[in-house]
Amino acid sequence: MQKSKTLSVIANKKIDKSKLDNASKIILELQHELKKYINTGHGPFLAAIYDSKGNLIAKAANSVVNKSCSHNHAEMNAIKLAEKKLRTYDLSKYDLSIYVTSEPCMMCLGAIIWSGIKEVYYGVPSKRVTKITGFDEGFKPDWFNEFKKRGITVYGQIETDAGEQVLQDYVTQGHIIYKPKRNYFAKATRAIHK
Ligand code: AZG
Ligand code: ZN
Repeated sequence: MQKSKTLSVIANKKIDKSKLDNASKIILELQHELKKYINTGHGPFLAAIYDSKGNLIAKAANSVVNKSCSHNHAEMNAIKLAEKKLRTYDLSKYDLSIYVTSEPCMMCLGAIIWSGIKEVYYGVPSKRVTKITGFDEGFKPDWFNEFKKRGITVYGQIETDAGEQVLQDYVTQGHIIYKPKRNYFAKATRAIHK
């Protein structure tokens, strides 16, 4: 793989060095652990939810292919586990943070908002995920600001080199890049030939 430029951390709030150091440690561990999940048939994304005291509440990998479910993204699975464990549909009272190996897709951004999670930390940005793997991450206009408006802190592009390497290995090893088949040009083509 041609080495791409190392990215710097971005955030929707002033960066707190101790939170960032903690997030770097957790995301590096997740990237390392993700390789084992990939070897057991999971997709190349892993998410973990922690409380403010550093207790792990839930951890889950993407299981779209091995569980045949299009919405089994790592974040969705982790949120579902946390809500089951804490027996609630509203996590806001628990002051939780989600750590993800890559930027959440458009579906998971919605799930994070509606779960009541307070902080989001992620590794590889969607643009790089799509460039490396071909996964469609959706469209997410101004989401840092939208999260800020809702009081949700976001830190992104944490330890991206390690994350990009895991995604590249997933592609090189020939794992599935799932995508619904779409006929993007059908309408336009019909219009042209009318
Ligand atoms: C994905 N992106 C993230 N962040 N997590 C998943 O589980 C995904 N699946 N496809 N794109
Ligand atoms: Zn997602």
